[in-house]
Amino acid sequence: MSEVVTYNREGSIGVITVNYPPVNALSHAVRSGLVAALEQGQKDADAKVLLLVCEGRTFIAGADIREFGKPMQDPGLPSVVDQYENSDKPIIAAIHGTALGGGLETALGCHYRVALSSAKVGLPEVKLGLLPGAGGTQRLPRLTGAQKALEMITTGEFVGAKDALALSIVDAVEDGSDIKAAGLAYAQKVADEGKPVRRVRDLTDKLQADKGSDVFEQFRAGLQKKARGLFSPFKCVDAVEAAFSLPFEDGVKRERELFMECMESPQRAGLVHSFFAEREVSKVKGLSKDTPVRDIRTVGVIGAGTMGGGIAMNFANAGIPVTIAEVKQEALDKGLAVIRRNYENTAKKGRITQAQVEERMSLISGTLTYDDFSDVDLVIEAVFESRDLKRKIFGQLDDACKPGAILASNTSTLSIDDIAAATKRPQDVIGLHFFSPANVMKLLEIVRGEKTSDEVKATAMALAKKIRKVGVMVGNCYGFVGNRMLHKRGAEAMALVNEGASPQQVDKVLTDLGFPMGQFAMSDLAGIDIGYSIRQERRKAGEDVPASWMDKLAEQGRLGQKTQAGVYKYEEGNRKPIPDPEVDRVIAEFREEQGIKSRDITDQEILERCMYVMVNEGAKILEEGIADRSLDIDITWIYGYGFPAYRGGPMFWADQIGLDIILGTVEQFYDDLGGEQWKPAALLQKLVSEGRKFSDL
Ligand code: 3H9
Repeated sequence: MSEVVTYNREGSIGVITVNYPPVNALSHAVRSGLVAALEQGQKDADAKVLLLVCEGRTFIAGADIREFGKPMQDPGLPSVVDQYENSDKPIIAAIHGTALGGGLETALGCHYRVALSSAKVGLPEVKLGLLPGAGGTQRLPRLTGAQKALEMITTGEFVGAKDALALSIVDAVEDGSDIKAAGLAYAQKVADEGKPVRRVRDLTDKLQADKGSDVFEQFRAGLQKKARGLFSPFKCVDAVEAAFSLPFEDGVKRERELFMECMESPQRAGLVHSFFAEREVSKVKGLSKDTPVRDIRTVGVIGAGTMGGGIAMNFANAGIPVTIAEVKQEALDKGLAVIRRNYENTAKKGRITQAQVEERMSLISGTLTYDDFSDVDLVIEAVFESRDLKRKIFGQLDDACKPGAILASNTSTLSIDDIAAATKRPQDVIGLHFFSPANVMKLLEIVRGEKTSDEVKATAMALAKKIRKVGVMVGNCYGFVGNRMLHKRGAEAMALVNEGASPQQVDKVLTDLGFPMGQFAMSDLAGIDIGYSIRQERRKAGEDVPASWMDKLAEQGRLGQKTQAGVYKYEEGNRKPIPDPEVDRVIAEFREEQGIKSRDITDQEILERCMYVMVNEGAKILEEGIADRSLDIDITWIYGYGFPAYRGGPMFWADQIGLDIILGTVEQFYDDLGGEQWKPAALLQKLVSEGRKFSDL
């Protein structure tokens, strides 16, 4: 008997227990153990019914994702589930925590299911680029009907126990926290009442009800918008449809074929990489797990603009009181009104209640003086990108804040060490770089200064989790990880337009790759004045920053979405970018001034120049230790800039393309175009010469 699955009997109930921390994933050992324990239960003459229950924090949370891409070892999960379903003795699955993917499929192979009221169930395979491959697409619709099964399987969203009961996914829900007791009680009832085995595969009434309806066509049409660029959601629909058009055995075969197609797709590889990368980023190199963290009970934010307001909302959402400081009452009132409007809009969409709007607003207060920051545990400065202003503010904060308070800057480019040097507590200074819209985007780039203490770093990482962000620890350099790469892409995008491409052509190449918006639509969202003031700062500092048609737009007051005109124009209340002939005119005028003769530019050139420049810069970032691992860069881009998770992030994507191909093209651009950005990264050259990838580092 395997150690991870055990069999023992309690009265007339044979208990099969899975104990494979952390989440009881269906590794080879668990699958073999489940089969062996079932055989034992079948042979045990004193066991009238069998109970499947898990130790630890959750029921089985799915197949063991770490085994994907490796040779499959028998017994496969579909066979395990079939063996449970074919048992002569009734089997009850007792669910606590999350019964997910293969875990729920195993439970659906059992004859009865009881869940704790706190439990959740779901088939999240689609989030990994897959579909449920152990009968889930055939059994779930037999319980819920087509529509709900399609929704659950194509979104991967979890369903709470009470809803699962209403949908017939579970047969009973129990309060309390003792799953074994709840399972034993239910199993005893099945034994006492002499309830028969009841196989989900034999249920037909829900199938009959939906047969011949147009639910599948309608669902596919809806998915065209919601799942743009994705592979597996459409395969999920095909698999569920097979439950309605084929007998069970054939439906399962069809599911298997479709599952294998998904398993072999590059999107599956990208999404599985993203899944593990998201969990790995929380483990920071050199930062011990036991590092003490400071309590953050109250927060101050400086600046009530778009960024400051969005940042403050994160804390109010997490129940942490936050005070926003502004220079003028008018700006403060305006900022607070925008926050309220944002919450009201969310309430209108039904995502929060009016009571929650009031509760969150009651946690946000305003002030015109840093004196009100004397007792806060953390201050985040979110004023515009000016070195002088930020240094001045940090000097004032140093005086106003209590010892031990963390002073953070939301700067997106400036040196944290330089800002920290304006204080007498550089060990308490850190960068907390939020992404616009700050209350929505999941990334928090956490910038360590040279003197930032481990305690402050660990506190920042813990804080990210608390406000439901993904924190990525990075080193200090111009633009850190995200914006350093973005600026390279931005400069290249700008150069491509200078040479003859249109902003919309560049943007389309990026959205075709899977970005939610292109470079220029993004500038409009963030505000053109931001890039403009960064360029002006750099010019002031004596850097040679070339003139740009974007400067002209900023100087004309075309600041992006907020002025309904930027690189694109916008209709009132609509964020859809509309190409604007006026901008074409500005670009043409700029080309003429600069003596540039425009040429036709292919989409392939746009793709290579915008993306390979990022990969080359990413390699330099790794070389310099600004990012510890390529996965830190991947997660930064997925959660900060909308890089499609199914491509795994820019460095994983580069690995898939082939680093030799990328290096060859980078060398070519270096010869043809010159510029530091095209100088091949030494790390890229090294990896290619060793036949290795970023993910091998
Ligand atoms: C499937 O089932 C296919 C079948 O249909 C067909 C087969 C034929 N495997 O997220 P956490 C690790 S596809 C291996 O931080 P939480 C995770 O990496 C699968 N490892 O905790 C982490 O490790 P570490 C369908 C897994 O409490 C640790 O567990 N199932 C797996 O915030 C803790 O994870 C899914 O897609 C796994 N399946 O959330 C469920 N799951 O500590 C995926 C987790 O070393 N999992 N780990 O970093 C989840 O959604 C969340 O992990 C869960 C817990 C909600 C379970």
